[in-house]
Amino acid sequence: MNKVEIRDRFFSRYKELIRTEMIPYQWKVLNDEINITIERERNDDSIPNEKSHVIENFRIAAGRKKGHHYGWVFQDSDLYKWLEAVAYTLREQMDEELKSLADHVVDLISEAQEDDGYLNTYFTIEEPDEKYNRLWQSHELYCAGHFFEAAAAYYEATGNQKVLDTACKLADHIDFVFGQEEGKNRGYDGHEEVEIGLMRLYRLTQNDRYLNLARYFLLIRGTDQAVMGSKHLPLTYYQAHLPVLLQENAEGHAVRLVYLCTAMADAAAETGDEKLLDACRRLWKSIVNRRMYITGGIGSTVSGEAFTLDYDLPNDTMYCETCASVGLVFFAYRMLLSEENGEYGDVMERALYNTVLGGVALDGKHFFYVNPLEVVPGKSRKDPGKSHVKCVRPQWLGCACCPPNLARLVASVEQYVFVQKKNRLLVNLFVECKGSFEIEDGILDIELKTGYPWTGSLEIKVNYSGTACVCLGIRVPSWSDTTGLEINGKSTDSDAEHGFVYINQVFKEDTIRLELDMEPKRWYANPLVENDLGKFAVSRGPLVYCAEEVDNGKNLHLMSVEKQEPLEYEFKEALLGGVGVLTASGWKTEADREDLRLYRQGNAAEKKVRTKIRWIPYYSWANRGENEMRVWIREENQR
Ligand code: FUB
Ligand code: ZN
Repeated sequence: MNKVEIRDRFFSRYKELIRTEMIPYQWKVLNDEINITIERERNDDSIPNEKSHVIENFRIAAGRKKGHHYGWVFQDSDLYKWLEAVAYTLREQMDEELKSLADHVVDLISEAQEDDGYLNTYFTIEEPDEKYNRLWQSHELYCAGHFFEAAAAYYEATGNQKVLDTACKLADHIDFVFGQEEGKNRGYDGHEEVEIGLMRLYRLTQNDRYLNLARYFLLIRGTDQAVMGSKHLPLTYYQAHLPVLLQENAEGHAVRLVYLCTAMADAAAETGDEKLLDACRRLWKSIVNRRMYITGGIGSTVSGEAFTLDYDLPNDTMYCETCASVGLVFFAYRMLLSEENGEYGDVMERALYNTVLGGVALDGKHFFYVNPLEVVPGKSRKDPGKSHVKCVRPQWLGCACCPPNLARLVASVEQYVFVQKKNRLLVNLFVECKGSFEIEDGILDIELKTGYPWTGSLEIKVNYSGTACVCLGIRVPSWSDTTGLEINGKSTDSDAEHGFVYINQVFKEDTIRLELDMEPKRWYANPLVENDLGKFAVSRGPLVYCAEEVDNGKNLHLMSVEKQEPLEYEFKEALLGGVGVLTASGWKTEADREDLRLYRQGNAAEKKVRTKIRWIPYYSWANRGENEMRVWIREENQR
């Protein structure tokens, strides 16, 4: 059994937060047992925001109570993601009370399942005659996919047989209903996810029918053999405009696209299907080379929560949903299973440390759905086109897909640290941990020690009981310009091959040291990104930084920094749970208070004053009340 245990200062804090705050808090919300303000994700009166009602929906579907379903048709998935986060937490640290609570949740879910295996509280309660009739909108298979993921995780963590049986009964039912064969429903879900869940169930059970069903759902999408409902949005929204093997660009709803890609990459890794892998590579490039924010956010518009055009990356009206970055992490990891390319780890890290972690407040009880790169609170309040851009994290959201999604990813971060393939072991994330892997004829114990993301020093201790030659690959992030590598005290060549340095040897007891370049960096966007022209962003290590009003005063757009100005780094233990801050000497244009004319000729009235500009890590913004924030700052070319 391969095993990884996290001991990391940075991630342990998050894991502890999930265990002690997020899971209990979310449980109360799902039970409507807590008095909180649930915000609509944008100005739209049709968004349900009175309560969650998830548990109550299950009780009604199970026949324990009478009443109506409340919330989105995909409300069930909030509970499934919560259960998955619980599973990872229990895997790490058994807690009998939490396990008993989760076992009861499993009982409830299985009672809500119909005799033929069908499971979805909305349709069971409200429209039993419409099952699978509105696949574009119904999310029935999407919810099933989330249940499969949760069930596999919970079974693996606790051995609960009922959860696995319930999941397999649902998967068998879906397999009975859907497929190419004569008489079967040739549909697929408007929101990809069931494919990911089926792959997970396949890996656990080794039942080929689940793999075949996942491939069926992937490959029928966008073909004219598929049965389509009539009232749907433009097909690009669902990535249904073309068969997936022919899609070139990341189109439509961002979460859907990355979930689709995750499942495609998963199936490609499992089956070696080169065509599927090629399609994944094209979509990956479309995202990361032309449609991704520097924070790892994706989705440029609220309209359809979607991608738009290449290089169209507005900073203040974007979407950058937390779930989309969670999905990007999943996609990147599945790609790494097929090919050793450090870019996958780089992007995973970008999305994880910046947008995903930015999705939760430091208290673990407030969440962003949309992750802007620039806010002015007054504008979000007044401009209906920015009603989705919140300036502080709400306690909960009418559509609560993000909070438990983030919880299940961060609760399982150890899964993304290493990638093992036969006698090859990749160190992908720099998280302090201990791992144990069966490799060839021995067990390889590996220990990572690091103060990442604040320091760039990584010590790797390897202890191998076998006699085989093992290839250890260590990712060298593309932002690290000068990387030092030492093996057993001897400094050695650190030239990376596709983003990894490799050590190929029969390991015994060996110590490797990697020293990443933690100099603060300035980044410039491609000039085709209109919104970032003449501006720069700063990062240090994997963290992208931003400037907040609380440190820099109002009107952040009036700040500028000269090109040659150095960026100073300092770790502040008492700030925002302990963060490294960056500062530089800059300018702030002073608006002349006497001259209130809107337009003038020349800029004689403008005066600049010297100011010290301070940046904090993007993930930690909006934890000190509502205030302005921006990632991209104007650059002055001369004094
Ligand atoms: O449709 C289910 C989830 O709700 C999506 O993944 C999110 O984007 C939100 O629309
Ligand atoms: Zn979401």
